[in-house]
Amino acid sequence: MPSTQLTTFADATASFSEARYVILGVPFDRTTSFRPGARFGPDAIRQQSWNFETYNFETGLDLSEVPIHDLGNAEEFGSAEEMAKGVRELAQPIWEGSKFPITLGGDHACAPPVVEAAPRDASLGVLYLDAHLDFREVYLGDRRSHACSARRMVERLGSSNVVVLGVRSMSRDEKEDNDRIGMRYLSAYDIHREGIRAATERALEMLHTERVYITLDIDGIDPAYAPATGTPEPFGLSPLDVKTVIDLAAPRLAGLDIMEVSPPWDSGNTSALAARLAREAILRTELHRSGKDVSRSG
Ligand SMILES: [Mn+2]
Repeated sequence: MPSTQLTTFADATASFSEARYVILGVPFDRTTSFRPGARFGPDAIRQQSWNFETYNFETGLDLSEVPIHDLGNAEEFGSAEEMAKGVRELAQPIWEGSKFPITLGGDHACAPPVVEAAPRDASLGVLYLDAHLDFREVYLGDRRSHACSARRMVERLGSSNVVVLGVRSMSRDEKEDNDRIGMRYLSAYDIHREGIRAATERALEMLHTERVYITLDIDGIDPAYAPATGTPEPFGLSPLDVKTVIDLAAPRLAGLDIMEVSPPWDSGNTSALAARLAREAILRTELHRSGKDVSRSG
């Protein structure tokens, strides 16, 4: 059973059965490779979520009227393999209930089990926002390391169903493995050159799945905006870039996770950004669901 936490995510007042959106915290950062702290991410993001208005003028929606449930945090886990098993068990009922999972990490190792918990016939493609390619077969003896997360998703979904956005760091081995395996990526430089809108549209066209899942490693965003993360990497995306990705993906969006927010390095701005992006994902998905999304023709 998930344990209790300091507070729930703002406006998460619905029961699990009523909810269309379900928040799950995974306070696990045992595979962090540089500076630790992401285990404190879920509660910091929840706290910051109370900063925002329930009403959103852009969509005309009020989050207090959207059925959101907060499952709380997963228990503590020993190994990453154990964590993966536990997260699959927690995420499975969310997918089975046709609800929209919003998982708050934790290090990026916490993301693949959410995707693995989706039914095989879910027709799910992944937009993988990250500074790093995360394409190692194994890292420091652990196949479940956060440095292997894109590789694990490709194993589950196939190389054509994962597209990485904002990458600007990879090892030679990762580059060579991926040249062979063929996961597609648009680097931070490609996106800067092409513009986020065109790049996102191109990435969405690459995914031939009915539905799209976004996994956001907060380090995909530039450390100027999101300094509180385990492995900060210059030349990143802007917060508005990520909002644009969410807006454009919304008609197909099936779930989201936000990983690697590391509160010990935060003055509150990184977790506030994460909370706001989670709220944007709910608002945009809900707007599309309500049939009022006219932004695509604008
Ligand atoms: Mn990552």
